[in-house]
Amino acid sequence: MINKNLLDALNTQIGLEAHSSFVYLAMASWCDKEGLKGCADFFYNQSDEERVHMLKILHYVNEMDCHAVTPAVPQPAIEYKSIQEVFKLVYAQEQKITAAIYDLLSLAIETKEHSTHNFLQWYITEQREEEALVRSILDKIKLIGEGGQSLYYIDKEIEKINKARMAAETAADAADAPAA
Ligand code: OFO
Repeated sequence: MINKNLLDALNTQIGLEAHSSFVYLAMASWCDKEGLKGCADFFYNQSDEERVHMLKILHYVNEMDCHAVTPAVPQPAIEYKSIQEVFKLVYAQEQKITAAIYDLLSLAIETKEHSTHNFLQWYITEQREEEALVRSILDKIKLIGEGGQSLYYIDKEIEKINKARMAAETAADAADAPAA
């Protein structure tokens, strides 16, 4: 079992991860509409990842003999001024999630919930990596600038990131596969 305060906070986090998934889905759809294929693929993938983050907590809560609650998800923004604005919003979203994970971890430590403390370590690493990735994208966008052809080059850069991530995932799957 998990103490009531921490359980409530974990259920809130399920809602935050679900919201992130929908925020990124809305961004993917907007990028698709704008013809930014590389960015759209990036956000469809991010949206799927956030759903996995949500499910991980949901399964953990139930495994701990508690009840994980399916959240109500607020409507995300569906229109954006520019791709630069989109990535700035992503960074703010990830910082918000990092702060929420830190609060959860502090609560787990205060209430001596060692299992949850251990469970949350994966999220700490994930958030550090996600924030670093988005910062690197924002740096690239700044270098490319806002001129007429910048959208084309930004989209190409994001496509490269998608390919690198796919290659890393394939390599990780191969490493996990049992030897023949
Ligand atoms: Fe699950 O929020 Fe970041 O990745």
